Amino acid sequence: MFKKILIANRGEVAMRVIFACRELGIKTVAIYSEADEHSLHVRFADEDICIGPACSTDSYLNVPAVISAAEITGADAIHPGYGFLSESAYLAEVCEACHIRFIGPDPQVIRLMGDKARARRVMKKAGVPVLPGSDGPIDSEDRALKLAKEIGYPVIVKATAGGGGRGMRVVRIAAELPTAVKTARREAEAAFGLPDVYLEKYVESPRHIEFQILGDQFGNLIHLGERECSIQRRHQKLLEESPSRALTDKMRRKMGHIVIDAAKAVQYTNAGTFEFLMDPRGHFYFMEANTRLQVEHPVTEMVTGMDIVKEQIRIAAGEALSIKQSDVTFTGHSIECRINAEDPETFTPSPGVIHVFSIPGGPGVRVETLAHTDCTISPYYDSLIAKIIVHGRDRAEAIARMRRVLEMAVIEGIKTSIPLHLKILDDPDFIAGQCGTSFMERFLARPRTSGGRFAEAV
Ligand code: MV4
Repeated sequence: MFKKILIANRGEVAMRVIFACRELGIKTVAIYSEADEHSLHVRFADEDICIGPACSTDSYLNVPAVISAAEITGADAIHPGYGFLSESAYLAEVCEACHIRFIGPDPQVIRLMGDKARARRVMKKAGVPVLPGSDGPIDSEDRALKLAKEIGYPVIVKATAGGGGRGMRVVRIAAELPTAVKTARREAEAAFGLPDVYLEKYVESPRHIEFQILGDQFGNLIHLGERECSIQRRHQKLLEESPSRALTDKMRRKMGHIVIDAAKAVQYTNAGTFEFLMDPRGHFYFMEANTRLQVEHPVTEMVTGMDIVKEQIRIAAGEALSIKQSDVTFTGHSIECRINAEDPETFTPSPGVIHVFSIPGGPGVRVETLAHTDCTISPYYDSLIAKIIVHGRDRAEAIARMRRVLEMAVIEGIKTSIPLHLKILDDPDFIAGQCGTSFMERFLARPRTSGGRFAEAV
């Protein structure tokens, strides 16, 4: 087992990795930027080392700085968390060259999944359902027009280096395709330094459903069920839950088999997430695979009782998975709300000093946060300040529990998304579980009364 792990991240995920390491008896190293000197992850790590200025390109995204910190402190592994360098095949390769274990899949697998057109091709070959589309990047306008006609409009143009919603264009008629391809290519080039785009049939108001998997170095692979992440705004998830209301046990088993076969096909190791679109008829299509721990991993932990971060560490250290598929059980229902430091009406960031921070606990409540009374929320990083995760015997209990926690949470000094979450939890469509990815658009467009409830719900 590792003796010392360097955590190449900040915020609540750095704390999450520290929790796992402490329980496993592994020493931790925090890296931090000049803006994070007084943060919790620095306080609770066994060692800490400043790696640069506040701007993340010069600190948390700086591979030489991260590797130097690991070498100076004698860390034998790096956990990248999520965001920042978590899906950098380059960091994983440099780790290999420096004999530092990267806690994640092999660099080749990270690179493969980073190329969305290639991942699509490989998954299709492995028997995973994909939407009709191009088998690689589009190389000519004529070919694109011909293919789109075959597929049928609407189609979507996506950047091969994209993901998470960047560099996409929906096209509804042939006349719009050439311009859409040109714009998407220009955007992709600017955002990722790679102009390649591919084509796919467009699904209207799909659900976003993703499966969590774990694989060890002996070829054992298990899935931990799904998470429904359809409540998002501009590709930022706001609320996630497990299980999804849209899946039956039979569908879950079938999808589980498909996901395991897909992961086997690429010899997947460590934790991963396979994202699917579900169309209104209940058909699933592979969208992309994330080769990292995800923000919403706690909802899976709550319903399965697994500790995904500990499993990641054990797997990276060469141990076998602690359980087999038949030992995986799903109990009750879990919901996560992402609490952001932002104006709940305008969605503009709200950095500043939190004077009072108090979130109640109680049965079935888990809070993961970088915040505490008198902490400063920096404008340099993303606005996620806390994740509140609840578990209930069923969905109704989980909703009531989340509402209770949010109503009793006291965060003073900055604005947060808590009022928005409370409104979502009161929405009749949300309560009925009838919400695809177009939920937030409809939700935000609806007129509201001064009391904050929807006009039609009052
Ligand atoms: C799609 C789609 C409809 N049809 N692909 C958005 C994020 C990126 N991972 C892919 N995305 C989408 N791909 C096809 N063929 C709709 C989306 C999409 C979406 C997906 C999941 C959650 C929220 C979304 C919001 C808008 C669009």
